[in-house]
Amino acid sequence: MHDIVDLRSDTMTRPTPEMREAMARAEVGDDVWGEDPTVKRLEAMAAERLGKEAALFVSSGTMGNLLSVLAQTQPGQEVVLDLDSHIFNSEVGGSAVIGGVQMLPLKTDRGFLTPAQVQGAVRPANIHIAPTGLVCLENTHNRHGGTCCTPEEIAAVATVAHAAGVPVHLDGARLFNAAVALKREAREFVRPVDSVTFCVSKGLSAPVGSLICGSRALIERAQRFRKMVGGGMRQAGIIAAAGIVSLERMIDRLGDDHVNARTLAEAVTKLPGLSVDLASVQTNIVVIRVDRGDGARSAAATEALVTGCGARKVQIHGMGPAAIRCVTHKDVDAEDIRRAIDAFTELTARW
Ligand code: TLP
Repeated sequence: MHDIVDLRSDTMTRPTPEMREAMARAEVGDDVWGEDPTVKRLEAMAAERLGKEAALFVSSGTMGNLLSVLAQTQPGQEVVLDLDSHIFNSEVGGSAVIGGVQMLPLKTDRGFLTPAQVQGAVRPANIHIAPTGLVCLENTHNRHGGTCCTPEEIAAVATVAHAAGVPVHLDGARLFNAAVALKREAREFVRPVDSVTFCVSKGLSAPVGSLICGSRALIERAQRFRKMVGGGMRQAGIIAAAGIVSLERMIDRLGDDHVNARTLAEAVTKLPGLSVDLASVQTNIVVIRVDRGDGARSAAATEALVTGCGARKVQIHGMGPAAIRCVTHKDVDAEDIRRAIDAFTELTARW
């Protein structure tokens, strides 16, 4: 049990005592010079675990996605991705601004492009048209509520993209949640893709950092772009040390977060005015829809729930006008989930 139940994001996780210990002891060097042994160790572990040639430690998932786009496209090309993807919605348009690419966002069911959609989206050679440069996928899918797609689904999309000569990037910010939920190895999901970014700073509880994995040539290009955008970090072994603990110790426990998310979702969907698409609750994210009749009342009710929960020391996060996102993680236990359910129950009983 914690004083504050923070369900706003799994980015809120604090480093474990073991991480702090590892950080204090980390051997370091200047990573821009390629001399930080702890960063190198984390990168080697990440590449090995995902079955790729090389990896690059970067400051955030946003930077990992940006560098992956930069390393695989030319300005003037088009990137095909899901309409609700993090890259399209929440990365400040970085790929367009810095990479000079335009986005072709497509509406999907659970957040996953189908092979037919990709087939239809790839541009024909034509002097008027921006050629397709990259396809981006996201697994688990954040805005769709932590939904997972299988390695086979990813492979089917990649086959179509590759046949058209287009590389594929996977935003795997929460890839290990998908791996644990579907009981598959993380490397199975990424075998068909050319680049993948995953975060150690979310459910894996490290304070900072993400890794890009791919071929050695791709990682070398990404490394140059990392320097270009000011992402060259010096004695970064201090933070990479926590990422090593993430990979060694924090993956298997993600299943606990999924159980907690399920408990929360099943309880909340029974409350008046609230509903959760239980089929979408596959990992650690619960998207709660608020319906109080019309749009304005639903929006006001959503705001009142966020404030009311906050007053009960349960922090939640509005997602759009009539939805709330709750994310479970290491610093939220079963007792905390009970408190969150109590808060929702009390607040909706007054409606
Ligand atoms: N997502 C954050 C917010 O930006 C919404 C969160 O709290 O969930 N890809 C996906 C799928 C993400 O969910 C996020 C972060 C990122 C990339 C970016 O990672 P960071 O925050 O490290 O730049």
